[in-house]
Amino acid sequence: MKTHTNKQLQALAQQFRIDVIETLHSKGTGHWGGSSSVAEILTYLYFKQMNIRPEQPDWSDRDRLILSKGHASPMLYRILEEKGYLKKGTLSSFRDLNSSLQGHPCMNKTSGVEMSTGALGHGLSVGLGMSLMAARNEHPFKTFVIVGEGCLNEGQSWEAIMAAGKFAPKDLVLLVDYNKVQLDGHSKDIMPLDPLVDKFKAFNWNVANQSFNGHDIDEIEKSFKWLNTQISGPSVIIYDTTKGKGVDFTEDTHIWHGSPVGDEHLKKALPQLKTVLSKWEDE
Ligand SMILES: Cc1ncc(C[n+]2csc(CCOP(=O)(O)OP(=O)(O)O)c2C)c(N)n1
Repeated sequence: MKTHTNKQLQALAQQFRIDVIETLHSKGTGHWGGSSSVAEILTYLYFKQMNIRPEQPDWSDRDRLILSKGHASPMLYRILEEKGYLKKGTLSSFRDLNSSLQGHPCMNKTSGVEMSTGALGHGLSVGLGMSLMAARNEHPFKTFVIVGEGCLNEGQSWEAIMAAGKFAPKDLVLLVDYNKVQLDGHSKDIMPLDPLVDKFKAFNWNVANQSFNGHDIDEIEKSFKWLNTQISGPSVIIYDTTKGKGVDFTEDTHIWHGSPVGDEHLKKALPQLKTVLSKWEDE
């Protein structure tokens, strides 16, 4: 795997944001907010952390990633394209009729997608099953599951959290994209989750006492250093993130959860995103 510096990864994630917002604009569709929120987390996983072989997507020892917040599919697809799971340009068929890139990830249609998601709350149960299979059959792979608050508002997630606390698979890692905004409002008004760290501790999970900035690759790396000190499992990392990150009028609001990106929006957004990209490229 080509090695990237953390600054290069910051630039890559920012470029993915630009590609995603342009795609959403050209297809007249949305899910910018949650895609932008998870950009650095996904970039770090795919470009620095996961043991995968895009040319052999069914390799049995590959690390698994389940994007349980499946509405952020545009960012996942952009990264799968960059990694070579998808042919260059596939993203331009996003949400077309019969396209391999449906609005929510489909494991039967898209190479690199481990689990079909979109109905919130299922991903962790499936990830737990995968990690238990790995432990039982002595496969060395890790299973990463990414959730937002929407998944954690589902009872099924807490059943999985409880069961994972009991069976303690070492290589199950839950990553929380904690942007505190959902589809139609702020999480504190919909269904507050705090004190989240204490809740995970009570369910016998490893959880760091500090939070990590999910838009700062150095911080994400720090969170993985913490993860590597854990001798048993399961483990959860909570990332402070911003929904709609990188564009002033889309940050920290539910409006840009699913709204389509129009001409005026793109015109205002692109210069902001490109300024930050240049900053990372110049460093
Ligand atoms: C079971 C289920 N209920 C409701 C929805 C509708 N829905 C889609 S996204 C969403 C909120 C997602 O919020 P969050 O997980 O915080 O996403 P993020 O802000 O990280 O993108 C909801 C309620 C759904 N997809 N599945």
